[in-house]
Amino acid sequence: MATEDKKKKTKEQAYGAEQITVLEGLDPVRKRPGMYIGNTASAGLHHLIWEVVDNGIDEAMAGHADTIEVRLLPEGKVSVSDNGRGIPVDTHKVTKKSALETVMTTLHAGGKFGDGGYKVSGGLHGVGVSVVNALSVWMRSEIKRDGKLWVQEYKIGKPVSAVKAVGKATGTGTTQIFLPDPTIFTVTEFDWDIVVEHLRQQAYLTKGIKINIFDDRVATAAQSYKYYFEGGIASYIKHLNHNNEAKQEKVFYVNKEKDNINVEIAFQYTTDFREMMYAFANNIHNPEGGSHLVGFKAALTRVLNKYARKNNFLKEKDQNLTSDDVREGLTAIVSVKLPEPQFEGQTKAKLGNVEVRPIVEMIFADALDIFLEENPRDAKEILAKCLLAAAARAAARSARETVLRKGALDGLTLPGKLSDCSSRDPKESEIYIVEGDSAGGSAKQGRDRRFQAILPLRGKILNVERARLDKMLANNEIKSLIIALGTNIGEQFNLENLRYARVIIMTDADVDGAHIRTLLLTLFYRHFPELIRNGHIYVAQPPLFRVQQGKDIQYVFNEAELENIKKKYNIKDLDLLTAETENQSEENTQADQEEIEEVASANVKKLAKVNIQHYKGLGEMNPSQLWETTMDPQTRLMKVVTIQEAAKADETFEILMGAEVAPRKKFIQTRAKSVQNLDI
Ligand code: 0RA
Repeated sequence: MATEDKKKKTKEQAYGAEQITVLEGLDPVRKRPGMYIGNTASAGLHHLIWEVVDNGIDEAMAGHADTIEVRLLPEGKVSVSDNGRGIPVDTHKVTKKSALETVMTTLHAGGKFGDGGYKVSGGLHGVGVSVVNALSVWMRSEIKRDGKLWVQEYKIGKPVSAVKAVGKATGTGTTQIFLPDPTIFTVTEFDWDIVVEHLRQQAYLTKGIKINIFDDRVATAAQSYKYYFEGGIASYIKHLNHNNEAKQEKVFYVNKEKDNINVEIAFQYTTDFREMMYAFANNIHNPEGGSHLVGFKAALTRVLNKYARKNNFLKEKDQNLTSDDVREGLTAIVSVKLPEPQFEGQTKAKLGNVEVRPIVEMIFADALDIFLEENPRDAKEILAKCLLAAAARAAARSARETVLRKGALDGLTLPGKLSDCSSRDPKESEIYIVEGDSAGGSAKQGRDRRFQAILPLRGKILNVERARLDKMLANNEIKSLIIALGTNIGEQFNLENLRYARVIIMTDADVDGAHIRTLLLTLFYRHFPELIRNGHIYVAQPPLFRVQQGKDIQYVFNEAELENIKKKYNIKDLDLLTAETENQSEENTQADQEEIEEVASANVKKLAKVNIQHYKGLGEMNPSQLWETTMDPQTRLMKVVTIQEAAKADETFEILMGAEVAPRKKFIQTRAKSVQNLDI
């Protein structure tokens, strides 16, 4: 501990404004972008926005700004503005350059800069705005300060002019506009949903901040969202629980700081039996938890047991609520902010700093003590819920023990529906879980039987009982799956017995397929998280269309790609309509019909040349097509499932299968608008 402190001091001194010693150029960023932004695919691309927004959030957290505006602009540009003090533009003592230019063109210049400012920056997502500059073909900084508008532009991280005042300005603030370098990124189109989702979360995590988001890319399809959550993460809790029935009237909330570590916690119990816990460090989600979550859980169990004993909720002397008991139905957010976060774990998604645990534990325990005393009715509801969970757990345990003792799985032979592969080496083996018998048939014929196994599942697994292991094991489809995997389940689970290194979910690209995929992901998430964490679960990506021009065959995996092809061949939408409605033309009105025929005949040559087939289900592909497009390791596309995605599926599942009907309807309707070609 003492050496730790010492290390920190030395570092701080070295970063003092007078003696910035580690000024580096931006070459390393372009050489190894992944080191700075994770990857150069979609996640990395979006990281650029998060980085710039973080700077604005820092300025807001320091009390100097309250609004951040993010605009997706035409041609792939993004603009991020804040109404803070504006990045200083005066000459920096060490670099003899404008402070703005230094920040924009030097690596690690974020650390300590100007007087007192820039404190947390470089510590949040952690890389600084210069990284964004380095990875942009073009960037422009606009600073409003001292009544003037200051501007500097850059190309690939290099200034193309000095910082200049170009006019007058009222107020203060910073605007950064950038265009990501297409030679660096494999994906260059920003995804509106990703941007909105992330920034909404940031708005929850930064109490009182206003985040306004605009999609200005296509004038005719402009859209915007404005977020402001007065209650911060307490509002977040209400949002997360809006589909569930709350147990507690008042949302618990605490926000305190100790030893430079800020701890903010909110929670509310619901009648649900599952827990939703989200941990954040410096606004970064930690799906694998870490020291903050450990501290939270420890305090929760301890304080609730203490309260239960004191108020005679626990009847027997040696009865205790377990950590599982007190987390059933709990929706909680634990958010900490600290100067030097250390992340670890496979996805770097776990907070490592050990000093955080006791601080969270203490702040939370004190606040929870007070909450329970001040809100006895809520306290009673919470304890009732925990005791119910304890009783249910005891019952489930004995039921499960009976089932397992009876040998629900042990000694059972591989299911008859499984077409196993001939290899017995799990490392090279894979299993396709296929929806329906007809797709199963194609897959069986198309596969390489040496290393590919096929397990067809019937659609009727949807209404499976959710939590009770014994009920689940009574479902034949699920039982088959578990036996095929070989790992067993629950306390008997053993990863080493996994029979296939890749477990591939292959479902139709329609609503039923999405249901089954969601269900399977939920099953894996709740009962086989280790399979997901170790990267064993995949989702196959079958093509949506087959485009044939003469001998030239092309498979198309998404709508955007198809649009490009249609543009290339100058095919209008109605052409497709014609092709797809061939057999149903009587359903069209007279006018529709005439229009279709008109366009169709005008393009009849094109159509003859280009044949577009829309695959509505896997069953529509013949075995060799299925192999070629979806199963051949040389050519197929597969998506490895992350624990975050599975968690999301779990949430979706709750909406689809949960007790409440209204949110389910809403979900299906809103999706229906955004997904084309739904087969409802
Ligand atoms: C350091 C000092 C001052 C402002 C900032 C940093 C600053 C940085 C960013 C990054 C995005 N938006 C920002 N806004 C402000 C100025 C200190 C002063 O004016 O006294």
